[in-house]
Parts: sequence; C-alpha cells; structure tokens
Amino acid sequence: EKAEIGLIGLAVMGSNLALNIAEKGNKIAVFNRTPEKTDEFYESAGDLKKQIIPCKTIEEFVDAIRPPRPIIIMIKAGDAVDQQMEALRPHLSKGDIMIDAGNANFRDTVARFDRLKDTDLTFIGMGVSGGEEGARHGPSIMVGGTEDSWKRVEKVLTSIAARYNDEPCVAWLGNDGAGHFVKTIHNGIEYADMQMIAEIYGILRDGLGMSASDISGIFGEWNKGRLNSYLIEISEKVLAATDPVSGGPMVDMILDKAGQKGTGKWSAIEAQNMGIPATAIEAAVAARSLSSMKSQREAAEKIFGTQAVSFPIAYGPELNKDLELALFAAKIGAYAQGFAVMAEASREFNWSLPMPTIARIWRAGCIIRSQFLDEITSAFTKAPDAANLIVTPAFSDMVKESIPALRRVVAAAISAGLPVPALTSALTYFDAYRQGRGTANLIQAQRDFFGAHGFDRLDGKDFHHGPWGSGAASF
Ligand code: NBP
Repeated sequence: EKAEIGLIGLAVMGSNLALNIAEKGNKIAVFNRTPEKTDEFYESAGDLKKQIIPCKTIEEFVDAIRPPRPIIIMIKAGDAVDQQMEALRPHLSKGDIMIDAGNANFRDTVARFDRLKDTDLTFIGMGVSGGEEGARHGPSIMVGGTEDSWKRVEKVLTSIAARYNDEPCVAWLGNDGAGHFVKTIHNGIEYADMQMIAEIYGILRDGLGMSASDISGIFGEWNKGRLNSYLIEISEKVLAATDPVSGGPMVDMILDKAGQKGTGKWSAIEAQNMGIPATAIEAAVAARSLSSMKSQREAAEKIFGTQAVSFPIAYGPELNKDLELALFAAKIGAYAQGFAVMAEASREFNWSLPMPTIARIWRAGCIIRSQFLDEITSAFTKAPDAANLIVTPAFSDMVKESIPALRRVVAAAISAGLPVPALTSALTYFDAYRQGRGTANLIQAQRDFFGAHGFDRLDGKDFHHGPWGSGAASF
C-alpha cells in the first residue's frame, strides 16, 4: 500500500508532524537528508511504525507515495528549501505537490510557486503554528496554493489540525503566498501579545514590587476571564516555576535578551510597505531589538541611574481590574492592526483572504489561541467588510469599555518611568484612529512650504498652495 503523503525533514517539527499524520490513520513516507535521523525516527515511532514508510533515498521515497503526491518539506527555512526542491524535482511526475511547511518569507513562497507555474508540478506554502506540541497533537494550519492542490491535501490536513469545538483549525486561504503571509502576521500579533504581557509584568514587578509568584497568581486569575489564552496560561506557569540551580523563581535567573527569527520583523516591514499602521507590532519588534542591547542598557543605567520607580496607583482590586482591562484594550489594538494588514495584503496580492476563517483557525492549535479569537470570528462573520476590527459593533463596545483603563495604566507607567511601548502604541493608535480631524493639515502645510507639494482644502476650492512668503519653495 502506498503512502497518502510524504514528509521530508525529521528534525523537531517534521518528526512531530509525521507522528501526528501517522496517528490519525494516514500512511506516510518519510525522508531526511541525513539517513541516520530517519532510522532514529522510525525506531522511536512505537505503535505508529506500521503507518510509516522510512526511506533512505529520494527515489525510494517518491515511489512510496500515491500520485499525485503531496510532499511536505519541513526543513530549515531559506536556501535549504530551494535545494531540496531541486533535488526532488527530477523524480516527480504530473500533479505532484511540493508543500513548504517551514517558516518561509511569503515572498519566497510566491517566487517558488511562480517557478513551478508553467510546469506540471505545483507548490503549496503552508504556515504551521503551535510549535513542537502543536505539530504533534494538532497545529493551526494556514494553506496557500491552488484550490485543486488544496483538495488533494484537505483530508489529511483536516485530520491532523487542532480542533476548536470540533471545527478543524485548517483552511485554504488563497493563492501562492497567502498561507505564509497569514502565518507571518500571526507571528507579528504573537510578538505584540507577548510584549504587552511582558510590559504588564514589568509594571507589577518594577512598579509595584511584586514577586514572580504573586504575578503568576494574578495571571492565573486573569486566565479565567476575558484574557483567557494560551500565552497568559503559560505566563502563569512560567512565573510559578522554580530554578533548580538557585532555588529562586526561574524567570528571575533568565537573561533579559529576547531572540527573534524574523517573522515579527517581516510583519512590520510588510505593514510599512503597504502603508498600514501596525504600531503595536512594530513596537514589539523594536522592544526585542532593544532588549538584545544588554551591555548598552547597562552602561546607560550607570549614566542615568536606576529609575526610582514609584507607580502612582496603589495595588488593590481596582488596579488589578484596570491592568487586566488595559491589557485587553491593547490586545484589541494589536489584533485590529494585524487584521488590517491582512485586509490590505488581500487586495494587493489578490488573495481574497477570508477574515472570519483566519480568526476561526487561530482559535486553537497556534500560539495566540484564545477565547478572544472566537469573538473576532463572530465580529468578522457579522461584518466581513468592516474597515477595522475596532469599529465592528461588538468590538467598539469592548473598546469603549476598556480604553479608559489602558489610558490610566499607560499614563501611570509613563509617569513612573516604566517602558510600555506596545501598550502605548495601541493606545495612541486608537486615539489617532478615532480622531476625525487630526493634525496632518500642519504636515501638509510644512510639505508645501519646503517642497511645494500642494494640499487639498477642506472646502474643496481649487487653491492648492499656501501664501508662505519668503523662504518657501516656489511652485
Ligand atoms: P530546523 O530548522 O532545525 O532544520 C533541520 C532540518 O533541516 C533537518 O531535517 C535537516 O536535515 C534539514 N536540512 C538542512 Br538544516 N539543510 C538541508 C538541505 N540543504 N537539504 C535538505 N534538508 C536540509 O528544523 P525544525 O526546527 O524542525 O524546523 C523546521 C521548520 O519549521 C523551519 O522552517 C522552522 O522555522 C519551522 N518551525 C516552526 C515552528 C512552529 O511553531 N511552526 C517551530 C519551530 C520551527 P539533516 O538532518 O540532514 O541536517
């Protein structure tokens, strides 16, 4: 019996995904560049061995799969994927589908898709979220490619995806790079979500002098309410963990330099490319970069002194509620920005990205999974063409309720000298977005003064330059 699907790359993600596929009753052929890894993987597969065909050569591997062959490539992102695709190509036949399931830049995905356009092979760019655990027991899967190729893999992918109320967290989102683009924005939102949680942690730790275990308790309590989410849940657990070396809280021993692999940065870059503000995501990316400048920060602290923090509001039930609501308001801002970026990309790249479906497949399996995404699903289902999440009826009510708390928390944090860039960005995004008359009239006047760029008038009259007098550019 031939395999239903093939998978190349048996490192952490690939081997877990392969076990998931096998466990759901699908026969799978596997291959890894270094053949010893294939042996190791097969030997550790236990009862699932009967569903797995381990292959040592590409020829053997391709031959083991039922045509047209879907082949998942789950290897290091970048050039390795192109090399693997080239090695695979001569062995493939009509209708075979190469599926890149790594964290590709969607622009590479579009290029790979285009390269195969006039051949009888095809390509799927598949975003997979949920880390190792998700890959093994149910990830959120974002698929981009042709509808025909999706139909060939729909059954297998549906069988392995995470489920929310029994609905599978997998969907075909559009042509070529749609899946990897949506995965990128997922990660951008994830950066913002994590940074905003860390900023609230900073207020509790540095502004209010709380211990890791106190903060863990607060997150645990919030996880039962509107902030219920995987990231709050793991923050509670992380803050409760004890360091086996020092015996103190684990987090207190961890170096405060955040890593990044690029997806957050790509979100910010693509948002800027399209002229869509994603300020909370940008702030989160910049905050990681600033975190990595540990020695500069330490040197600056010597010059400017340790901030004598005194948070202006005393801790009690009221501040607890305000911090929870503030985080919620800021979260709405970050998600609104992420969805607005996807809406514009959908127009620019002709993808017809289905917003309610994207929120639906993020409800389980992925890192940003939460109850909140169920509310986004329903808001976009009711108002699929809304210009922005925050103006949908359901969310505008939530924003009205929660923004005052975000304003109080940000104002207090700033007056205490605590850095809260992502929370602040979400707040000022809201304040600028809901301002019918902004201040860009002055920018336009300045531009006209120095560059004769012209402006439009409020009364629509046909006078487009100001009476600036001497020193102004001539037009
Ligand atoms: P790695 O990113 O560590 O890559 C290791 C795998 O790539 C091995 O199987 C290795 O084969 C193979 N490989 C390399 Br390196 N160069 C190759 C080449 N030129 N040709 C063929 N194979 C090559 O694996 P990972 O951590 O499992 O991640 C896989 C993908 O999933 C990446 O794109 C990553 O960004 C993404 N990822 C996603 C998540 C998530 O939550 N969705 C989490 C972690 C990673 P070898 O054994 O012969 O060296």
